[in-house]
Amino acid sequence: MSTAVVSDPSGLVLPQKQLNVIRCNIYLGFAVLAVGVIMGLGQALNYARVNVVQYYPVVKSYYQGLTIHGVFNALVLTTAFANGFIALTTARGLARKLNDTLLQAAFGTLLLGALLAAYAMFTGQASVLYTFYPPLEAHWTFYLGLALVVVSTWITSAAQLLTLRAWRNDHPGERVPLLAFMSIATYVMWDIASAGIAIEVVVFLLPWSLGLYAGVDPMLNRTLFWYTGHPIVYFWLLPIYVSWYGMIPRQAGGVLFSDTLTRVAFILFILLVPVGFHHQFLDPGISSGLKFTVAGLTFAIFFPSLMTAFSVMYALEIGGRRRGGSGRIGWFFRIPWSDPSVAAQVLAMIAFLLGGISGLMNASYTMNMEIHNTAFVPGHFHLTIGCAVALSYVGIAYWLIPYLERRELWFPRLALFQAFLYFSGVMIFSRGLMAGGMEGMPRRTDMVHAAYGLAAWKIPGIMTAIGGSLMFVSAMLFFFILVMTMIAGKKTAPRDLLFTATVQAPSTVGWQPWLDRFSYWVLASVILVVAVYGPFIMAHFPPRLTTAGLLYP
Ligand code: HAS
Ligand code: CU
Repeated sequence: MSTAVVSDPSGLVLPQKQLNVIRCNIYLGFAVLAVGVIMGLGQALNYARVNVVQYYPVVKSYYQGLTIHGVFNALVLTTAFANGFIALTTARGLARKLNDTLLQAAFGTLLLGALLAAYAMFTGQASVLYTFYPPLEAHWTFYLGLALVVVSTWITSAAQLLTLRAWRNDHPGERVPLLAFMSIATYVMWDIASAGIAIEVVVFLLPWSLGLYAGVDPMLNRTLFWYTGHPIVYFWLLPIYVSWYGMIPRQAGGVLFSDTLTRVAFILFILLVPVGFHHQFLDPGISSGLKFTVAGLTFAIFFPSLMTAFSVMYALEIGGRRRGGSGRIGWFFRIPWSDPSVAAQVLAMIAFLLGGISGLMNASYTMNMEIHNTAFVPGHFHLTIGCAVALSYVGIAYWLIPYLERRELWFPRLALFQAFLYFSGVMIFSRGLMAGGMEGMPRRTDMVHAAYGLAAWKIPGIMTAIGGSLMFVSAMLFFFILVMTMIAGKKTAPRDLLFTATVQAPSTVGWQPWLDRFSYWVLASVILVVAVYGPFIMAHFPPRLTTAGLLYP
């Protein structure tokens, strides 16, 4: 016997109005991604000292292109995808639609925010990269735009929580269905984590860019940024975990081993928010005791991902064995590799094994001194956000777009090829960046115009360019397949999502029902945040708003 991870498991079709707003989010995300990857090609070739950015319309510098790349891909795409996809999984998990007006407001806010930020970036008034470290200064529309992007996630979160409350009223004593639990936990974590960036932008950078303050406090702002800047990577990752736990076991013919272990993994992400200082190991003005503590917490946040690796791998193994795989590794080859949705996501998981290991290397203090600000770091994050997350978006899109459009996927074999091509590209690309980074090849540097360079950067630079070009071609193929699916895919009837089952139903007695009380985990998380950040913030109070801005065209 097994138990579905949703309320009302039999063939539910969500109202069209709800699906439409979800669809708007997903398409907005992929539209900005298309622009972002065009910029990405310029960055990859830059490492081989090939200048294609000069031929780009509008974009005048490497740094302007890099800002558009980072903001569109890492901030706007991820938010749009999460707002759309997680609204869908929450609604399906609870078998109850979310408030349409709130979802529409969230989409409108996100769209407006993206347009404002795009205006500043494309007019060359915000070449401050996606981390926008002050005293680099951007036009106020950039900061307002990013603030609205964050507000859109809060509105989505409010819509989730209202629906959860209504569901609980109708289902007293029942456990929150796992698909909804994971989806809501993702946004609860983010609600706590996003406070740093919100304060940085609304209290400091926006008024400063409007001329209300004479200067900024770079140290304080960098810290507020990284308070959010680490957990934001889990805001990108957890929607993917929702798919890996909540859908992939079923798609692969398997079943999820433990409901409880899954909930505990998501709760650990809520608890361990304050680890952002591991991006500031080399910043002055932060005590080594604090850095040491945060290194320890960073190793702790490794565990929920290790738990995920175990659970998801086991689910895949069950699927592979049910499909006739035997022996230690025979099951692996019996996973439905011909299904592009599954193949893309399993390839994404394999990339994440490497991305996770390189994350642990970054987190190790002495190793960080070796790789900080080198190309090793983008090598790491193109395995994580650039492959584990991005290739999972691709895999999800291969069922989500057909589901939303009520059509079949166009040319699945081409889609399969596309996924393998992307994976191969990232492997070459990240290998190049990491090898170069170990030799001191810098990140975020206009190599075409740099008056220096080492012989040891040459082959890594060429690998980066080749890998990046393969990723670009594959991404274009992806957009082509999506467009063809929308116009030429065979029509189908409305259908339900594919969702996983767990081996056992969640317990309704004993300690386990307490896992569903988000408020306790939020409280514990906030206490940890105050313990880690409180002394630092107190020491930096009042802020020293004295550093003048730097404008880069
Ligand atoms: Fe990171 C820098 C540490 C995860 C993204 N990271 C970055 C930056 C980005 C980023 C964008 O400690 C650059 C920021 C900037 O611009 O400066 N990162 C970590 C650690 C983890 C980690 C410890 N990062 C991510 C994820 C990201 C991401 C996820 C995006 C989505 N990262 C760092 C550190 C830095 C950093 C330092 C600062 C570097 C510096 O100095 O600037 C961990 O969360 C990783 C845990 C992951 C695992 C892997 C689990 C594997 C799974 C797949 C299982 C496979 C299966 C397949 C089932 C433990 C779940 C079966 C297949 C078979 C083969 C059988
Ligand atoms: Cu981090």
